[in-house]
Amino acid sequence: MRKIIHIDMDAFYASVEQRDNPQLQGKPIAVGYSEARGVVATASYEARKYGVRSAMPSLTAKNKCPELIFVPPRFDVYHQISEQIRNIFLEYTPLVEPLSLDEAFLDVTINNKNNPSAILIAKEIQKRIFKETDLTASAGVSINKFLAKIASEQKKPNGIFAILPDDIDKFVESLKIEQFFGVGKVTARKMHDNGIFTGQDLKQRSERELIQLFGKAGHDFYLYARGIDKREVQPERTIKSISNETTFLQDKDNRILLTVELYHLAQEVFSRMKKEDFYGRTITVKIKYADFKIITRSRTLTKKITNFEQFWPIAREMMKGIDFSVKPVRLIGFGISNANNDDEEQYTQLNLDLDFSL
Ligand code: DCP
Ligand code: MG
Repeated sequence: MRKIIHIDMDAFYASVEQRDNPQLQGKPIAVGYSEARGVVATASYEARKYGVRSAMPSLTAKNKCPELIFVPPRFDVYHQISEQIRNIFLEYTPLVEPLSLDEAFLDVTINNKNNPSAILIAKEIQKRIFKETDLTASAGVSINKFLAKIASEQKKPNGIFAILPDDIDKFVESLKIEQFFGVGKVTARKMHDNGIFTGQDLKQRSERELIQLFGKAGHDFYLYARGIDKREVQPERTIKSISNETTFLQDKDNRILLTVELYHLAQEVFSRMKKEDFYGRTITVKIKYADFKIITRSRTLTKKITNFEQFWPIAREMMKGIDFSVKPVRLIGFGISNANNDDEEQYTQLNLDLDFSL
């Protein structure tokens, strides 16, 4: 049996703003912009008393709570705190799966502290988070992700709740159907239309019926109704490189056309770099000739490359050093790697071990 913890920060953005500005403490605040088309990202607990909620239009929120104070978001600060709490989690187990900036699953079945009690670990983590960030988090503990996540909502804020094996059946039966993993607005309506409002209702339906109604998800719902969730905690893979390659339908030997192809690949790589927030110092161009011989050319710079204008001229230069007159090319690839910060001399070398499959 696994031991899974779900940690979720309390009113995350709002708590951070209150922490950093004492004038906001104890007051109803909303993180977001008050403009006509603005929405509330999250509200402090003081504001929630008035019914202010995440994703609510700012004007509606202001109507519900006239003294509501709007605070613009500071994402860099939220990211930095997110990293701080992640580092705390990683002290306990490498099996940490972040779901967003403020929440994560941890599998502590086996853990670095050899602590057999997931509840004690969760409490310790809450304390550590508070000590290091001055912010509170809530924790849920159970035997799988589905139950741990629901558990963390039970005692918010700053609470902990465990769903122990003996309590699972009763607990799941009492849940509203909206609380089940994978049940959004549309599925909830369909459940209601079919007379399913609670976990107990769900449990009475056969697997065949649920599959008929919901397809593949029906199978999962059948298991969730029994407190079963086999999904594993999937640790974040750390990106080592980002690359992209293309195989031509017809081999190419024209330098200009090949450079155009490389340009498109580089653009795609750059947009993924931005998305993943991964910036490296090594640029690699890979060429596979018609006879399947592969060559790669790499160049490592002293600083990370963070914009396209910086790296494209270098890639174009590298192309100039490759001979295309000998034989045509069937594949071209482009990659960025080496995200560490060490200052190294600029050099060019053959690099054969870059992983282009990532
Ligand atoms: N968030 C957002 N838009 C949403 C929901 C959330 O921008 N529709 C942001 C703001 C939240 C953060 O993500 O602070 C975390 O989301 P949660 O759902 O965990 O909400 P909170 O942490 O704010 O509150 P709770 O105490 O209920 O977890
Ligand atoms: Mg939260």
